[in-house]
Amino acid sequence: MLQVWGRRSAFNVQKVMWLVGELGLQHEHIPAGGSFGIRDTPEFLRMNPHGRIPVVKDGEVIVWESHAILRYLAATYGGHSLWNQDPAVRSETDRWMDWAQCSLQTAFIDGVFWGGYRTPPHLQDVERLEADIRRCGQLFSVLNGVLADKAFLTGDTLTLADIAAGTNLYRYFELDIQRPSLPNVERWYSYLKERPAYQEHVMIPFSELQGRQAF
Ligand SMILES: N[C@@H](CCC(=O)N[C@@H](CS)C(=O)NCC(=O)O)C(=O)O
Repeated sequence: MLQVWGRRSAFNVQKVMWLVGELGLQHEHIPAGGSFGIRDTPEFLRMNPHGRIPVVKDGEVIVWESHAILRYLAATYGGHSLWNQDPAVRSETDRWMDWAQCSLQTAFIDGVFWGGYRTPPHLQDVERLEADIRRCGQLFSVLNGVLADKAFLTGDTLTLADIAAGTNLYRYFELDIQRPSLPNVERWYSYLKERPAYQEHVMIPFSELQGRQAF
């Protein structure tokens, strides 16, 4: 059976669990990271030499890096509507996935979420945090434009692009921060919130992470 390592409050684990839910995959979830530890054990490091979560094991196949896992699971378990087999169509999903990880997640999770929520107030770099909040506003405004004539990022149906980028939305809209007007992003978010797998795996209260820099 598919095994998934990683604590449920971890952003990169949530993407994978959301997809596992969308695909209805039987799996064993093994809490790891944070207060669960395990990441520095020799057994875990043999699976992922970087000692990070998520990691999945599927028979003899071990995959780490959340987006590599998304692609592996979609390709293996019939998620062709989520990650199209046509190279040109697939490349649109890939573009948004790469952008979500390199730009959006960097500004929001590494910048705003870590720099603000996960850093105790007396240690925060306020100028930098404000710049990251502004940067997120710019990036979400681009998404707002893209979503003007679409229900999901690449069209009428959910793809891995929505999973990679949409995992940010719950935290982005829960945090008490300045946001520009984003009606199309909010409509997209309302569609994601209707999905049981999003509710179960992404809409997870995160107060245990406040001011916590240890992991
Ligand atoms: N680029 C990697 C990042 C992996 C990563 O940094 N994971 C975090 C959780 S989101 C982690 O392992 N944190 C340590 C911990 O939770 O103990 C991915 O996308 O999988």
